[in-house]
Amino acid sequence: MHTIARIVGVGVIAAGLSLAAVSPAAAHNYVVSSTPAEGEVLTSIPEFFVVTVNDSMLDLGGEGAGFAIQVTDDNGLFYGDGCVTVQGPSMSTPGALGGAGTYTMTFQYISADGHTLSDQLTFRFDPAADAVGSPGRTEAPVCGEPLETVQPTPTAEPSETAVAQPESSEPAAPAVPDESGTVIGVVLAIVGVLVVAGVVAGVVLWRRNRALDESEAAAPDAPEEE
Ligand SMILES: [Cu+2]
Repeated sequence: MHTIARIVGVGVIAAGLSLAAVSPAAAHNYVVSSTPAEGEVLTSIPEFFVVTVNDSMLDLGGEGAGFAIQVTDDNGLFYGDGCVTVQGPSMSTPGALGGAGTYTMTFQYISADGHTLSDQLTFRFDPAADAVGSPGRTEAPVCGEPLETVQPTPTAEPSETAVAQPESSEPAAPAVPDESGTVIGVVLAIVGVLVVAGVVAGVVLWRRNRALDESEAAAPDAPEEE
């Protein structure tokens, strides 16, 4: 009895220990803190947006592949450079925000157990009136791509082409009709002059002939009546 109870007791303890040993490894990481925190009201832009979990993040390649922190405003515009640095249980991206408003931070990381986890939180930004935020972009930033190129391209491209197309087609379209109009005008003028000249010449000739006919017809009137 005594030994049986002891064996059972040891078995229960062993089972409990093995479960305790297995469960941390099998469990997903969970977020223990973040900058900003859910619902936080920021009055200045933090140097880094950070997500910290309870265990190491699994950055196998060492280059943060599979990790992301995206910050968007109410209009869905993106802020930041898209770069994420993973260090132990934390990942971070340089802080960047636009004007006052509600923002969403969406993040993705690889848990120590190899699972990819993602979540999001919202926060407010109420900066000082004279604070200068960065402009938002319609495309999600890609780390390593220069912001100067990424940013003006979407905004400048449509306006440039929008301006360039009407500009090139506007002068081109009227230019062609204008030229052909001028050519047609010149041709018409020449034709008109020729027609008038022809008519005048014809009339003059006709009158001359008639005068000649009349003067000639004075004597031989007979052929005409025959
Ligand atoms: Cu998991």
